[in-house]
Amino acid sequence: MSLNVENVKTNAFGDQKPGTSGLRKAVKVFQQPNYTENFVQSILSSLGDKLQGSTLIVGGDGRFYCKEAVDKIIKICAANKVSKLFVGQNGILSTPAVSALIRTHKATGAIILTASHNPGGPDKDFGIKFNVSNGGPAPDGVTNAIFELSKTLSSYSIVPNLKVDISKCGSQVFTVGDQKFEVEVIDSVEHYVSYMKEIFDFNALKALIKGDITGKPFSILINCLHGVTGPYAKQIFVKELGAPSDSVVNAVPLEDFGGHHPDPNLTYAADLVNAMKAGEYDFGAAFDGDGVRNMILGKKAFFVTPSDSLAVLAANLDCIPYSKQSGVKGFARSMPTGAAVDRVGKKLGKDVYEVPTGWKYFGNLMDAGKLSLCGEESFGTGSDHIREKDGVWAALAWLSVIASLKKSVEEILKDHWATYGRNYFTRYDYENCESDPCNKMMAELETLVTSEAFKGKELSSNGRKYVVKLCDNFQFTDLIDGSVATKQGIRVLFEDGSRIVYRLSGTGSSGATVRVYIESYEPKEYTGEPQVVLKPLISLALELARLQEFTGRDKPTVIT
Ligand code: G16
Repeated sequence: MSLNVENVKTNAFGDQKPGTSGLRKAVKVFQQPNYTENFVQSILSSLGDKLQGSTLIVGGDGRFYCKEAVDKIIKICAANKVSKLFVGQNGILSTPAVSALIRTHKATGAIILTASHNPGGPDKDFGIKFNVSNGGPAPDGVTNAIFELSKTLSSYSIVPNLKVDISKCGSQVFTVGDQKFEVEVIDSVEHYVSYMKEIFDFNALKALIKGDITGKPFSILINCLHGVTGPYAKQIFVKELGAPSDSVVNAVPLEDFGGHHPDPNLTYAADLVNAMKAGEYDFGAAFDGDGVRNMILGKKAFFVTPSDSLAVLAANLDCIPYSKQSGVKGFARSMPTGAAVDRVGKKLGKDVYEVPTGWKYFGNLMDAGKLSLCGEESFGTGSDHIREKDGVWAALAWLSVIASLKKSVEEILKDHWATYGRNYFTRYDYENCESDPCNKMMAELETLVTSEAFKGKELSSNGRKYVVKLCDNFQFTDLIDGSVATKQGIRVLFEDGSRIVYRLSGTGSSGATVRVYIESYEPKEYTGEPQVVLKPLISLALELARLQEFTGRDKPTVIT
């Protein structure tokens, strides 16, 4: 029996502009009549000629409203002449798993249901992002086109009577008008796990955990924060690598992440930090809602900053069989990320690229074969095995380095700093502030630091002097396609290599979140406490922006 397509009249919404990574809004916004449908139709329409006969991947992190959204997407794809959808069982797929699937199936793209590290639940956030055919997040050109379409959309097409059971794996074929439409429901973890087995030496990792490498069992604690990675982590760390079953905790994906922020940092993954403090575990990792972010801890909760994590992995990338075999090309980091990786690149004679915040800016460089590894201070690390950051991959990468160097996380870091010096780094986040004063703060700050009078100025704080070298609002030109991204963060760079960066977050669903990134380089002294070493620069950063005056906050929500 053939199913009918309906064209539904709708009114355009003016607020469907994707942020740093996809459209993120409160669930209640997505639940408005036609809101989700409009955005999905805009994504599909943006594909133009590539839409008819296309193959897309659909899945998400299991947060509240995912299932309803998957159902709508299937019906709208069917009406828009998509020929095949791969859908994760029960709508579940981690973002890295989606990226890998796009590449394997040479799909046109993917619609991913996630607001990543943002909290979930009926009163929290939902998100939809579109990934393109290289497996990576849609670049600005594509998201701008989607936004433009969304502003004038007057109807969408849907097959209201299409019923697909996404609880069972297997293929279901339908006739829509005179076209075939296939939905293949796939196991959420299988493809990703077998890919990780190709990338890493699972026998070596198994031997590490068992104790065959260091002479005693190496105990790990993996906290999935009730995000999507639970089933992946159970399969990999417990079933494949033989870790005890209680080494993977909070492994059941929950629609509201247990009421917490699924964001693996020192504040929101405090559970992991506290559990690691007693020294029972050698290695700890936590991942975010959709499995892209990671936090790495050593024994007694020794914290590895994401900027250092990137640098250590860059220095030791050939401990990973996939990277050794494919050859280590260049490295990249987002602009606010600490520059520790730059020193590794210099020593190894590899190029290091600096891009704006957002994984989408790495894609072209990777596709052009210029990058093997990239990372961001926002707890994202990944390699060219896919085009997304990949939390589970990062934990496996660290275990590979540990197995190869036969050293603890802390020893690896201390050796690294002894060789390269240390880039002390901290980030202050002021979440959910009022937008208008924050926009004003950024505007006034830009005017101040880019003024003639500020050039070469000597500033002092807590007895330290800093001489201004360069200030700007970061602008980036893509080396491959020449596209330009402007206003990517206010930078204040000093003569001694220290710097302060200010940005407004692009992932919040309401209000404004101010991020202040502070970094200084110490060639020899590497044992200091970052908050102590950076204190003068932190005070200077807060004073320059008049942060308390504009935000009304006397302390940050999160310190990393
Ligand atoms: C997203 C992007 C990341 C980016 C981060 C920055 O992370 O995928 O590439 O670094 O946003 O967030 P903000 O704009 O809030 O500073 P995720 O993990 O939320 O997808």
